[in-house]
Amino acid sequence: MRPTISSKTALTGVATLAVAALAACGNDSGSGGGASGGGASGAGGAGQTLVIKDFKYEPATLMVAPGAKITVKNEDGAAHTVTAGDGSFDTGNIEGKAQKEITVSKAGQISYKCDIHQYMTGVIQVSGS
Ligand SMILES: [Cu+2]
Repeated sequence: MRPTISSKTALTGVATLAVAALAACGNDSGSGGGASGGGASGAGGAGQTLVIKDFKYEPATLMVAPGAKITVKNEDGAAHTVTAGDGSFDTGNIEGKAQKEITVSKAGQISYKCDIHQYMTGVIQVSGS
């Protein structure tokens, strides 16, 4: 009848489930794609998209969770970059009509700019739960 013991047992159960889920994701051989996809979107939230259009970033301030993957779509004809002021990410050149992905890990506000057109600036706000 000790609450401490039962809560430890519950934690162990959760850890075991998490390991099993990771193992299932690792075996991504085509089957069970639907199940693992649902789990991934639940953990990471909906996919975030940063659009570059008319030499502007949209939205100018993007709110994401730590670890979020951000798809950067360049809808201009010219190449652009998304380069963090603190060096935490840099897409390099994204050619016109192309896209790249960046991942932000730490919480905080990261300002970025286009390395080619330095007047193009934006902010990614990374906030924890
Ligand atoms: Cu640019």
